[in-house]
Amino acid sequence: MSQYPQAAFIKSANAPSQFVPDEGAEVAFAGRSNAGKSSAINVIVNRRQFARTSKTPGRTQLVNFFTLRDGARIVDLPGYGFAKVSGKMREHWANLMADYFETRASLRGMFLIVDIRRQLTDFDRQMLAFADAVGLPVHVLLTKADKLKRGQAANALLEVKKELGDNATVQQFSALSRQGETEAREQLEAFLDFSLVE
Ligand SMILES: Nc1nc2c(ncn2[C@@H]2O[C@H](COP(=O)(O)OP(=O)(O)OP(=O)(O)O)[C@@H](O)[C@H]2O)c(=O)[nH]1
Ligand SMILES: [Mg+2]
Repeated sequence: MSQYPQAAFIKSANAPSQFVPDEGAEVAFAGRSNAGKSSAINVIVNRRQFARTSKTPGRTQLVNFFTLRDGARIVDLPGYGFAKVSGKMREHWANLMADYFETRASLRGMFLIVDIRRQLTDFDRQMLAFADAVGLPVHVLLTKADKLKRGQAANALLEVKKELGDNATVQQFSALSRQGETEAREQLEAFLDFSLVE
């Protein structure tokens, strides 16, 4: 049973004018193409193919808004670092992301999805910089942890922790084994709760 019985897809946006009204609270899921953003959302919401997943990198090219319950949303951001997109598409992506992060008052936190085998890339660092610029808290999901032996995964976690320092929290995650599911959901709820303080 889903922890979010009211969860539903709202809409996809390709321009700021199409974003859903900037009310309530939302958490954005960002990460490289194919890192596992949509899969992580499906595990956290506990619904199969809720956010669409794909073996083809670059599947999610739009900003996808989902409601969790009244006043709480998650946003599946378009993946980055996909080699086959044109310079024009890349520029469109950068402008869309800059608009999103700079204008979204309801944004409470970012989940940065990173393939545990790849560690942080320059694109991830760019997302961390976007978040830092607007004082947004970041939680990193080192996903596909099922692909590494336990010791290797622990080392990867330490490496990323060392690089992030106090700038973000980080955990292991797997959409396949559902490792880290509860911790991720608790962090999501903690971010969404910020809105209740105001
Ligand atoms: N083994 C394993 N595979 C995973 C995991 N998470 C995602 N995958 C696979 O990785 C591929 C990409 O997953 P998606 O969730 O579609 O990735 P995404 O980040 O949403 O990709 P884009 O929307 O293209 O940016 C799919 O084939 C998934 O089945 C995981 O934790 N373990
Ligand atoms: Mg996706």
